[in-house]
Amino acid sequence: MRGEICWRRAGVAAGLGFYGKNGLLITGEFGPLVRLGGVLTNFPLEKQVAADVALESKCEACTICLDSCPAGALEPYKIDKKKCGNRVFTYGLRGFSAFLEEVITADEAGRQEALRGPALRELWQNFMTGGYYYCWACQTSCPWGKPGNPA
Ligand code: B12
Ligand code: SF4
Ligand code: SF4
Repeated sequence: MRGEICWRRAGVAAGLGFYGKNGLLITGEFGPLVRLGGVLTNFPLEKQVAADVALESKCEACTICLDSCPAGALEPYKIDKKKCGNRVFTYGLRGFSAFLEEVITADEAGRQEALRGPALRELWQNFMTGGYYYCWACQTSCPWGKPGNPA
């Protein structure tokens, strides 16, 4: 649950946007609806600091993302990783293990019910797409990610 390099912090330092109460990098164009990546290099680049680095949050009095989190994992600029993880990994590895355990330990009727239930379909979809996150509320609720955003 810990990355070697924090891309959100790197994104803010690169002048891509500001740090939101949802703990995400918020860009002017797409709000928090961005995925971040980086390139590591040993090329001798000159250190630069973007002129308009927005270290100041622009969330102001808004609390939409905090109120939208179904896991109650968010406080301003602070996330309970465990609570969030339990939600986003509903159909990740731990969801898969739980499903297998249910199928193995249930009686015949329970097994049939599990095999016809929604969990197997969710898991199948995740295996096919490779995308196993199960929550995006703190990203999709933010007004900065909607048309006519405050930028
Ligand atoms: C581990 C991880 C998780 C864990 C823990 C989440 C967390 N917030 O740490 C879990 C599984 C819970 C998770 C959930 C989600 N994640 Co995630 N996650 C990561 C990952 C792989 C590493 C994060 C990390 O450990 N950073 C390093 C440690 C040291 O950071 P830290 O302990 O949080 O402390 C830092 C912050 O608090 C920050 N900070 C604190 N105050 C301030 C103030 C300012 C001004 C700044 C700039 C920074 C800052 O600085 C600290 C040190 O760097 C990153 C990818 C990456 N390598 O950055 C993606 C990443 C953060 N996740 C992302 C996303 C989108 C999500 C989810 C929405 C799930 C989903 N559906 O995709 C949720 C959102 C949860 C949330 N609101 O934060 C995106 C964020 C994109 C963005 N717009 O910012 C990233 C960058 C992945 C990506 N490739 O784009 N994630
Ligand atoms: S991804 Fe979902 S559970 Fe995690 S912090 Fe965002 S809204 Fe909450
Ligand atoms: S929803 Fe509101 S409080 Fe949350 S990150 Fe977006 S602007 Fe900030």
